[in-house]
Amino acid sequence: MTEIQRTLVLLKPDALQRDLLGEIISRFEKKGMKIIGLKLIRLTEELLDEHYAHLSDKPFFGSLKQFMMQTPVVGMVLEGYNAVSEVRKLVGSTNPREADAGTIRADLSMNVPSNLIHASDSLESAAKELRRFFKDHELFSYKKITDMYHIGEGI
Ligand code: IDP
Ligand code: MG
Repeated sequence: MTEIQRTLVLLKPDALQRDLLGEIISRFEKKGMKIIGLKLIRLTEELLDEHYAHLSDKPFFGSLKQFMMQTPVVGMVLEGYNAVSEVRKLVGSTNPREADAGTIRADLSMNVPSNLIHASDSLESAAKELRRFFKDHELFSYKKITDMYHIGEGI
């Protein structure tokens, strides 16, 4: 099924430190995803306990949280056709050395946890994660002249 969706992306501290924010945002822009939310976020242990709850029993949980708190992260909400799966496709597999060439993680990173990006993995988690990191008034609906190419007329 094709539908307009929203998804949550975090650009991790390694993206900020390595001056890759522009390059990564540019890839999403070029794909035709619409940026409807964008800000710096200082993550806290409390937020990370919630965000990475599925990893709480992993030996690397503590160091993952420390890594995510090294610098602020860039939080983005992207909108477009099947945004959740399309963004995950651009991002690539968790382990950058197993990710397909052409994906952001394969092209620009080598290791975990420093694989540059978080992206919601399902429509359900996207909805939860959007609420976790963004308030309603921080999300914007607007027309772009490229809408006619990326999402068809009248949408
Ligand atoms: P995802 O980011 O591709 O959705 P998850 O399994 O949800 O992958 O893991 C969240 C994040 O935890 C990864 O992006 C990576 O930064 C980190 N991570 C995952 N597996 C490992 C590991 O084996 N060692 C260290 N960090 C890991
Ligand atoms: Mg995940």
